[in-house]
Amino acid sequence: LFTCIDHVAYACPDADEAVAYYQETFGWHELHRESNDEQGVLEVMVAPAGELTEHMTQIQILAPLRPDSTVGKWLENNRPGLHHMAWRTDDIDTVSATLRSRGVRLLYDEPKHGTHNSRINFIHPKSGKGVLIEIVEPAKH
Ligand code: V0V
Ligand code: CO
Repeated sequence: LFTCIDHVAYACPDADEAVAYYQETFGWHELHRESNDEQGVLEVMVAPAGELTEHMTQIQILAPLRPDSTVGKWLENNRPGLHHMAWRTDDIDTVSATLRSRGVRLLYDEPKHGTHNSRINFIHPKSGKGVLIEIVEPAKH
């Protein structure tokens, strides 16, 4: 069903501050940044190398665009920390149908717009053994 862990997401109030820390202290590289209005987040992808290789896992640094967004509300209840992980697939429609047939609760009826023109959905934490899991089908370039 899945090919690799696409990203692990860290949520905090100030993405720029966290990205600078990753760059200056850990030597990570910023590869992409995007404001996703529908999700209410600024997301910045950082990677251990300056270019992505096929199955490289990125870290997605998230900050809320508005206090009433999902990440804004999450930060009211949690300290900055790990928010979700994302599993990559080539075919989110087939994966979604398969998981639904196995009783897994997905958040959206249809995939939504994600990073870099990907299509995304989420497995509810109740179906993820306490972890919020994103499913991501990257755009074909
Ligand atoms: C909430 N819960 C979590 C959680 N957030 N568990 C693990 N990880 C998280 N991040 C648990 C919480 O402890 C509660 O458990 C239960 O879920 C309900 O929590 P709540 O505070 O009432 O929150 P809800 O139900 O209002 O919202 C939770 C969901 C929400 C998962 C539905 O966060 C959501 O819609 N997430 C999907 C969208 C999203 O996260 N977007 C930001 C990233 P108990 O106490 O009941 O046991 S966007 C992104 O990643 C992009 C664009 C990308 O990668 O391309
Ligand atoms: Co994500």
